[in-house]
Amino acid sequence: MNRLIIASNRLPVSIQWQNNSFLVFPSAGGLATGLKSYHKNNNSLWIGWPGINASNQNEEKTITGLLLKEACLPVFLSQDLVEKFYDGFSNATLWPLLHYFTEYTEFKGAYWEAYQTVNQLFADAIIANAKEGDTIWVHDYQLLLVPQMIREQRPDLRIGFFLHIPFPSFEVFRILPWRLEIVNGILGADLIGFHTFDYARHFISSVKRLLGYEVDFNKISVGNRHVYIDVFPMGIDYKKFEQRAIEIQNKPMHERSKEHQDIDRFLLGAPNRKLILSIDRLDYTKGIPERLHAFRNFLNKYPEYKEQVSLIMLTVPSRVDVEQYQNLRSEVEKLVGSINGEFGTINWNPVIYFYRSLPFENLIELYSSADIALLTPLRDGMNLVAKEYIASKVNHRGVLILSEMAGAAKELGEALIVNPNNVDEVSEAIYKALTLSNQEQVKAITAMQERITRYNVYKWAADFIQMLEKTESRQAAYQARKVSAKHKNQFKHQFAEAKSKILFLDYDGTLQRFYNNPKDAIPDNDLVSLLNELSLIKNTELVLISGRDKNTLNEWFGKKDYTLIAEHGAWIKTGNQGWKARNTSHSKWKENIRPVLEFYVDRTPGSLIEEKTNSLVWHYRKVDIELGALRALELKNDVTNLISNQDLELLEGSKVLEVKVAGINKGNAALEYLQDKKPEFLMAIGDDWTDEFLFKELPDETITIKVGTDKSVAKYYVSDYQEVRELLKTFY
Ligand code: GDG
Repeated sequence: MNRLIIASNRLPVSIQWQNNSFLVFPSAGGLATGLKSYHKNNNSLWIGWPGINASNQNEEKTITGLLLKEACLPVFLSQDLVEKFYDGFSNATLWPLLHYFTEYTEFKGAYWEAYQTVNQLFADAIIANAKEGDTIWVHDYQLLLVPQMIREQRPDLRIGFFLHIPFPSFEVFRILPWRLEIVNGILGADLIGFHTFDYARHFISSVKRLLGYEVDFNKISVGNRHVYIDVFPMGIDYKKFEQRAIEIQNKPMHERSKEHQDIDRFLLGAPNRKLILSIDRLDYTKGIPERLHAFRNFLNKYPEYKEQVSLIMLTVPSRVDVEQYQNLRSEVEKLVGSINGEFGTINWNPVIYFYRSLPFENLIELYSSADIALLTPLRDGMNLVAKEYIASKVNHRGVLILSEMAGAAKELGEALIVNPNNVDEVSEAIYKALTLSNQEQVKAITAMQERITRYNVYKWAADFIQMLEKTESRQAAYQARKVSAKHKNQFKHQFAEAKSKILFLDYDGTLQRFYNNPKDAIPDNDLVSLLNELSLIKNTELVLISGRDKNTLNEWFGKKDYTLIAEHGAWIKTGNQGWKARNTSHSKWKENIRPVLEFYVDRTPGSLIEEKTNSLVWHYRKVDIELGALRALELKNDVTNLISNQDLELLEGSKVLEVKVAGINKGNAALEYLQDKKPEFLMAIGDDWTDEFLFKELPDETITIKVGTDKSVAKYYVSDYQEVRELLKTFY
């Protein structure tokens, strides 16, 4: 059985030394939650740094044993490596650069060396444990070189990579001395996922500028491989937050946590006092000082709110060994002190500041008590706190003020979206949030809840894995085998041996070259004699199957005794009989197509589905132009494959894609022609997407041949119509 190997810097569990023994603690991070159903139950292995130093081999063994029980495998790192790889290249080079903090970015050769070493250790661990056909999912900025390192040694593995933080514009990324190595490292993957379309776009632009690779929408050609880039906005475990928020609402006061009681006591003296909440790791990307400046500005501008509103600021200790983080902490604490000193009264602390992390329960208590969440990062890959706040608002009241620089802003458009650097704008947003009517609050929160409840963290993980699996089949499709001399011999032999044979041949692009004016594509003498010869072979049925109108086919081949199928299968003429129109039949097709369209609605903010009696329509007029074009292309691909054996067709309008009942295509026409026939030799040759119906629909043993190198489900391909003719001539 194939399995999933997940690699991330940290494991989903942590190891701690307590009471003279090592203990394992689960961590409730978003990633671990999203992958829960794949991890353990589904035969998977998670590889990562255990976060603890083993002092000897015995300890390593003990820790490894404990972790293996959790389906985790540790990569041990020495203290020196941790400092240079983790504090160094990961957090002092990549983290600031990818978040646009070029002034904090350190370029040190020793960090880069350690980063390569650690990435190789991870790649080695993965390679040592990966069996043929396994799927690998590598996470985040600490492991950017791993995909390529794996691919070099194990091209058989399917590799996915997801970046949890922003990918910056090329003008910023280009600063990095090791930019080429990094981009090549990531491109080792088959599928590369980002939170937003902008990050994906930036990555593609860096690839184009640095490597000049050919890019076709979201597909990058890397040698003979295709690498797919896609957008998967990470979600949360919505139900968990909602459930806990409901429980908290119903809990008697004395059973609630100390923090919550503190907050309630604090409110007791001033029941109308409003609470603004901010939660982040103490990180310079989160815009904490800027937020405090904005709050001070608000208090100055709106003095009537003194004693009426407090900002609860939870800052979670993070990367405490890195200098910038230490400086930031003292800057934040000074600011809090100065605001409280300036505005505070005996009854009122404007800023209630915590520098620690809280248990999950208390976090939700904070979410549910807060009237406003003020989340104003200067840059943030996604910002899950924003989604968690929305999910915890079970009474649909509350206002989210969210930075436009957070990935989450793309999905949470009903929030008050602000530029975190604009102190005036943020303080105005605070005022607006405090005065927003209940009705407006309910409307905004409900709309956001509907969106994030659907695209939750489980769906996020499932989508990525599903897409990764599909990518592999797409890779395979692209690598359809070129017909070699050996194949030609084999086909010739099979053809000669078979007692009954049928050839389905498309016309334009397959038997004949393209002409500017399609009317000029009259069969030339060579082709006429080729078709005549083929039709004379005993026990051989020749079927020309084309998109051409029946009159043209009739004019060119009407007197021949082979079969003609015209207008993509709408008409058929067998032997000396006249033309017959084919009937259409309908089925319960919408049940199959609707989920696909819904999937696109989930991942494409602004798009919607319209249902008509005989069609389902996906509208994308309101979608970001580039994202819309990309998604439309993908949807077209997906739907084209899906509907190939149904009586459906896909129409493209202005910013709409419509799947409608059609009942006609080359695939079902060919099947109808075959009916009970079971020829010993069956071959189909075609050059465009309408022939894909044919390739998909015909029995598995059919020799399907695609003309040209475009994506195809055909088993083989040839370069052009001349090669088709040469191949067919070998049959007589
Ligand atoms: C990176 C990217 C991207 C916070 N304080 C406590 C606590 N938390 C939990 C929150 C939330 C998580 O930590 C923070 O997630 P964010 O998304 O807000 O930010 P980063 O940690 O910077 O994460 C980010 C993310 O990866 C996912 O791809 O969104 O942009 O920077 O889940 O609830 N949890 C507990 N106590 C706390 O005090 N229990």
